[in-house]
Amino acid sequence: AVSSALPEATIFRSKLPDIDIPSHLPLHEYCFARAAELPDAPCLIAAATGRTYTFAETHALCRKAAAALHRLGVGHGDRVMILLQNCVEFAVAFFGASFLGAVSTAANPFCTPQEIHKQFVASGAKVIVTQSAYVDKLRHESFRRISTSGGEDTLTVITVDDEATTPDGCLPFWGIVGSADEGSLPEVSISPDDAVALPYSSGTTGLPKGVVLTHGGLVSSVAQQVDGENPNLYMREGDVALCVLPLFHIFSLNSVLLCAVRAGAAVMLMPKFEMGAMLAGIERWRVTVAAVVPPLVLALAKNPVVEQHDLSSIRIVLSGAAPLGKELEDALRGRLPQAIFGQGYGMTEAGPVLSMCPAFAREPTPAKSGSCGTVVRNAELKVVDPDTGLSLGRNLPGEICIRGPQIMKGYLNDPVATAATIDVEGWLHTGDVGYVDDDDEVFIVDRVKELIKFKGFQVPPAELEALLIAHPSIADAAVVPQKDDAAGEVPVAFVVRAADSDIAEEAIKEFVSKQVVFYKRLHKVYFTHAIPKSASGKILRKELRAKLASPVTA
Ligand code: 4UU
Repeated sequence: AVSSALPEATIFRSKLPDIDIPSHLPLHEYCFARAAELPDAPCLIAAATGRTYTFAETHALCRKAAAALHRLGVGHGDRVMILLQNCVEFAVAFFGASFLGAVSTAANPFCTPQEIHKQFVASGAKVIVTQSAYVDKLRHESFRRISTSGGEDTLTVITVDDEATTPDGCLPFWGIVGSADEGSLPEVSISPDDAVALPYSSGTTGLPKGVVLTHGGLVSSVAQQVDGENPNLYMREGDVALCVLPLFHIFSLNSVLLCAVRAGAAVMLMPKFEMGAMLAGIERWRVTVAAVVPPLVLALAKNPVVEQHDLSSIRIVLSGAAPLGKELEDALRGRLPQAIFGQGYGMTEAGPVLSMCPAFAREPTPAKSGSCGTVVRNAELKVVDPDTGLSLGRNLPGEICIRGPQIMKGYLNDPVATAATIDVEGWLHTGDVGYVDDDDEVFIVDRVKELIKFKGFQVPPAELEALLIAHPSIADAAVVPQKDDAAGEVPVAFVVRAADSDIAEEAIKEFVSKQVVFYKRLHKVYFTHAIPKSASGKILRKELRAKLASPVTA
C-alpha cells in the first residue's frame, strides 16, 4: 500500500504544563471570581481624578450598568459600541455588556465619522457609549438622528461626562447607571461559544473585519497568561497595572484590564499617553506592571524627565504590538534596572496572545533580548513554509501558526475570510514570519501580510488603496510600509496618475488625511507608471517594498 502520511509537523508547546481552564464560565464571572474574597482591594483607579473603585464597587457598578443597558433594550447577542479613551466607564460598560450576553465593539474615538460609521453599521451596534466631545461625529449625516426615544429610526447615545453637560438627545451614563436596579438584571444563559468582544482588524489582507472573540476564548487567553500555580504573567493582589495603552485595542483590553482583574490586581486607567501625567501616576500609585509599545519604550528611554521620577515600583515591563529592537530594550533596561523586561506577541484574531516572555512567570526562566517569549500554555504553535505549507523545525523562519481554545471564532459574517485565516485543522495563520530557537523562544523577523503598523496601530493598506482609487485623478495605487525610526512603520503610497492629471503629492496626502484617523495618514507619495501585479491581479507588495529599500527611491 502507498503511504499517504504527511511528515509529522513540528509543534512547539509551552515549557509550562497545561492547566485546567474554567472556560465554561462567562467572562465577567471568571474575571470577578475573586471579587468576593477581595471586596476592599482596589480594582479600578481613574488616574485623571484619583478616584479608586474597589472590587466590590466595580462589580456592583458593572451589574448596574448591565441593568441600565437592559432597560434600553440591550440583550443577549446585541452589540454595544464603546467609543472612549481609557476610563472607568469603559471597563464598566464592557463588563456590563458581558453580564447581559451582549457584545462590545470598541473603536478609537479619534476615528473620523466615516470610519466610526463603518464599524457601527458592520457590527450592528444598538447603542453607543461615548464622551460628549465625540457626539458631533455621531451627528454626521450618515448616522440616524440621536434621540432618547429608542425608536427604530433613532440612535441611542450614552455619554460618560458630567450629567449637567449631557448633549441634546443623549443619556447620561452615571444617571442611568446610578438609578438602575441590580435586582432587575435578567437571568441570562451564556454559552462559552457566545461572542463577548468584537474588535476590528484587517488580519492578513483586505479591509477591517469584526473579530468574534467569545467568552470561552477570552477566558482561555487570560487563563493562559495569569492562571495556574506558575502563571506565565505573574500578577497578584497588590499589583498595579498601568493602563495607558488604549482599551479599544486588544492588547490593553486583554493583557491589562482582563488579566489584572482576574488576578486581583488594580488597573490604573490613563485617558491618553502624556509623559508627565504617566510618570506622576506610576509614582503615585506605585505601578508594578507596565504594558507598553515600542514608541513608549523609546520615550521612556530617551526623555530626561524620566530621571526625575521614582519608577522603582515597576517590576515587569511588557512590550508588544510591534517589533522592539535590542538597542531600545537595553536603553530602557538601564533606566529601570529592577524591572524584568520582555515582550508579548499578540494578534487580535489569535485571541490575542500567542507568546509571552517566560521571565514574567512566578518561577521565571530567562528570555533573550529581542525574543517574543515562548508560546502560551494550552496551545500549539508551528512555523510553516509559506510556499509549501510544510512545517519547519527550529531556527528556520516561516509563517507562524497557532492553535488553541483562545483563538477567534471567526470574522463576523465573513466565512471566506475566516476560512482563509483558520484552516480545516484549526490552525490560525498569522501572516507573521518568525522562527523558534533552541530554547523555544519565538522571534519575529518579517510579515507576509499586507498590514502596516504605525506605533502598534493597524493601518490596512486596502483601506487606503480604496480611498485613493476613488479619486478621479488617480488611475491606480498601492500602499506599503516604509521603515520609520519613531513609528516603526509609516504608510506610503505608489500612485499612477489618471491620464492628463498632474495631481500633486500634497493634494493626495490631504485628500486621504481628511478621511482617516491620524495614524493612517500617508507619509509619502511616489508617482509611478504602473503598479506591479501578479497574473491574478494581486499587488506585488514585495517588489514595492524592495523599491523603497533601494536608496534611489527612498
Ligand atoms: C513584533 O498587536 C496586536 C496585539 C498585541 C499584543 C496583545 C497582547 C501583544 C502582547 C499582548 O500581551 O494585535 P493586532 O491585531 O493589532 O496586530 C497583530 C500584529 C501581529 O500579527 C504582528 O505582526 O502585530 C504584530 N505584533 C508584533 N510584532 C504584535 N506583537 C508583536 C511583537 N513583535 N511583540
